[in-house]
Amino acid sequence: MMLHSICRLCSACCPVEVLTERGQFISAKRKSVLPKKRQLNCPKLNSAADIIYSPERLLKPLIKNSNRRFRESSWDEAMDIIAERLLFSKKEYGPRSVCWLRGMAADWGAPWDYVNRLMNAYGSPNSIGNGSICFVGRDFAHTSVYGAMTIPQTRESKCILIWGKNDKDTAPNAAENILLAKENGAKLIVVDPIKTRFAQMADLWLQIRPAHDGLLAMAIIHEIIHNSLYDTDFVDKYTVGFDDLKKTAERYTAERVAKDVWLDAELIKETARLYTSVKPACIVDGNGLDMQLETFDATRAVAMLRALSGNLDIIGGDHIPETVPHRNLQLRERLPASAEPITSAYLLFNTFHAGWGNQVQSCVIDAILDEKPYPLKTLIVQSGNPAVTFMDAHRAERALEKVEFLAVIDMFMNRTAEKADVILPAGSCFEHTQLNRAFIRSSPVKIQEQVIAPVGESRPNWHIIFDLARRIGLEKEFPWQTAEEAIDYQLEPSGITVAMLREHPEGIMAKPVRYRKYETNGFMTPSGKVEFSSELLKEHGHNEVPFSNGHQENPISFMDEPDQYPVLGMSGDRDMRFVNSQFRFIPSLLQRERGCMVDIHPEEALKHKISTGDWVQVETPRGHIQMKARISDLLREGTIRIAWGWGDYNPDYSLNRLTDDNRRNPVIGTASGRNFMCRIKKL
Ligand SMILES: Nc1nc2c(c(=O)[nH]1)N[C@H]1C(S)=C(S)[C@@H](COP(=O)(O)OP(=O)(O)OC[C@H]3O[C@@H](n4cnc5c(=O)[nH]c(N)nc54)[C@H](O)[C@@H]3O)O[C@H]1N2
Ligand SMILES: Nc1nc2c(c(=O)[nH]1)N[C@H]1C(S)=C(S)[C@@H](COP(=O)(O)OP(=O)(O)OC[C@H]3O[C@@H](n4cnc5c(=O)[nH]c(N)nc54)[C@H](O)[C@@H]3O)O[C@H]1N2
Ligand code: SF4
Ligand SMILES: [Mo]
Repeated sequence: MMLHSICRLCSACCPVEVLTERGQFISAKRKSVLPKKRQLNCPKLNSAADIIYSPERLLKPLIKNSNRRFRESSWDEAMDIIAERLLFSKKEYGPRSVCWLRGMAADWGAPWDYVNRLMNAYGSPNSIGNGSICFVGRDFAHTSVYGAMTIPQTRESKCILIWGKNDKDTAPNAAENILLAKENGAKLIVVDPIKTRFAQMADLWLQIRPAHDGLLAMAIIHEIIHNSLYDTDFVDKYTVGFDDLKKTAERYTAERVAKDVWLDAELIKETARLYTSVKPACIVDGNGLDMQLETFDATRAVAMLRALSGNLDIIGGDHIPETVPHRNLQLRERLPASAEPITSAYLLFNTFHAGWGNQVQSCVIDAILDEKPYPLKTLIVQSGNPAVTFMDAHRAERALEKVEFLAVIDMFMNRTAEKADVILPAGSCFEHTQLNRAFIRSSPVKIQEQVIAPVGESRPNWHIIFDLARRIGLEKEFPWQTAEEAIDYQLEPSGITVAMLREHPEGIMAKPVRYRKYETNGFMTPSGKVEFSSELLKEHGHNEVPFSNGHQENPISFMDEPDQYPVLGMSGDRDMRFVNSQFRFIPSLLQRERGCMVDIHPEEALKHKISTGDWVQVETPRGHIQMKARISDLLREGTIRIAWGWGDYNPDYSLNRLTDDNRRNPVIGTASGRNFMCRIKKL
């Protein structure tokens, strides 16, 4: 049988056709905009059956005995233990002592709304996502400038500026649209410290010094304003704070920042000219801008380029999406006003969006270890692996060991689950029906379909959450017996139902796409205009204009000890075969070279007499790891790139044992997991 669904093995949410036989998953194919021969390949999808039926899958709930060993249990027994723990915690320590932490795999899916609903109805403000290190911080930066996160209209664009994004390895559907535009003559500008495949095809490649994006963006802004390359009509009518931005940007001329950002001033100027002279132009920004200490202002400055160039909300530019009308399921109003989340230091970030909620994951570790702002006693981790993916993984592991009670909901045993008291086996993305956030954020709406029954005794995420909610007395809040009922309830204001979505696998438009909406509606910012300067940020003690109070001298971790840690380490690429810490136990994905390597520039390698295949040790003040070296000219001298996500495979390879979680961005709370100073030696 051929069935339509959405793959959610990673966050790209690709529409797929799935072939099943007698209820078994056989194979799946990505729906692509390119002819078959030129389509990008996704090895994860090709190996989907190996993932789904992996002998490593958790098939039954597990409970840890007093001898620290796991035993299999019934669902009832495991669920009752967790439900009792929630009721006990509420009585003994208060509901806020309970935290539900979710990772990337549940993100952008309806299950996260269900978790927020459960936690808010239970009385805890601590359902915490991982968006401070992923793209939610970027969403907030966009939102603070023009009221929403834009979607680049690459396919119709004539000039595409890719800033810290590597779609060819992380989002093939988005990459294919860029390839199409390029074939149709679009110019390509890439800002990336690595010679990615798009950098190799680019008209201009800016091999920026990592973590210095803010300086570069401000220099481009200055160049655009100084040479009157901006859209004067748009700026006059629809923006506030232009003079303040102009004044701040004057401090960051191309000549002044060139040395700091490791680029020629002329290249910076050429970028400003090309980006503003070809219309329409769009900017594809990515996770390369996240996980940096100055990330919020840097991303805000990049966002401002869209407004200065007059490319906001036009075809081929950066579209401001219209949310699909839906019910907010989160029941935030049920929390008492006095309920202070552990992320309370990041008030604006907690509240900028009605659908996101709290995202500063590092606060979970603080609350457990330092008991600040108050102690957490119970932790439920759903679809995340903090022992490997959190910055300063040693510290994260200590917290997971210290917390009084830990439950984990996952498909596989991982380094986090090993520390759990109870583990609940979840179904894979092909085993449950789900509405992904991507399809609420913007039309067309598409549905992720269950195409096979849950493997073993695993259960869909929604099922686990509804069941747990009912066990703690929230039957009224969770009346739904199926995923479909809950999705229909959520989507009711749009008039779209699951039944309709099943008839239209290509998706349903909640409203026709509209452009230049600001001409009639303004922007969804406090002033109703694009905000080059933000009163709200200023009121909260942040920079009203990006970098108005200067730029940090040490924007990279451990930069203050250059003699000890002279090499700039970069968190590694996202190999198309793997997602974050996942899939290192799937044999078909490990067939060719594993890719668990430290990439070293030839000159740097010469200094240490390192050749490809040698074992090296990388050290920072937080820890050390060991890996094989690979000489590579994709990066600059003085820098190395370390494969990331291998901590489950072997803790000695765990990149986040090197990273810092101490210094954080003041607005969105991210630590710098992307870049850090380190030292390297041959073993
Ligand atoms: N195959 C695969 N796909 C994935 C994932 C995966 O692990 N594997 N993870 C998923 C997740 S959770 C996410 S968030 C997305 C992320 O996907 P992307 O947004 O594409 O992000 P990355 O690949 O992390 O980094 C993008 C680029 O930023 C560059 N970069 C690094 N440091 C800097 C810097 O300081 N400045 C600039 N300008 N660029 C820099 C990197 O070299 C890289 O080429 O991918 C998702 N898709
Ligand atoms: N140094 C460094 N650190 C990073 C990054 C980096 O580039 N460098 N990237 C950061 C980013 S952008 C992100 S998003 C985070 C990711 O951090 P995490 O979300 O912790 O990462 P994953 O390794 O993807 O873990 C997902 C877990 O969910 C499980 N899972 C998969 N599907 C399902 C499902 O349907 N249900 C359930 N219950 N579980 C499921 C998987 O088995 C896996 O154990 O890591 C961050 N950490
Ligand atoms: S990129 Fe591959 S794994 Fe990710 S959603 Fe698309 S098909 Fe699935
Ligand atoms: Mo992410």
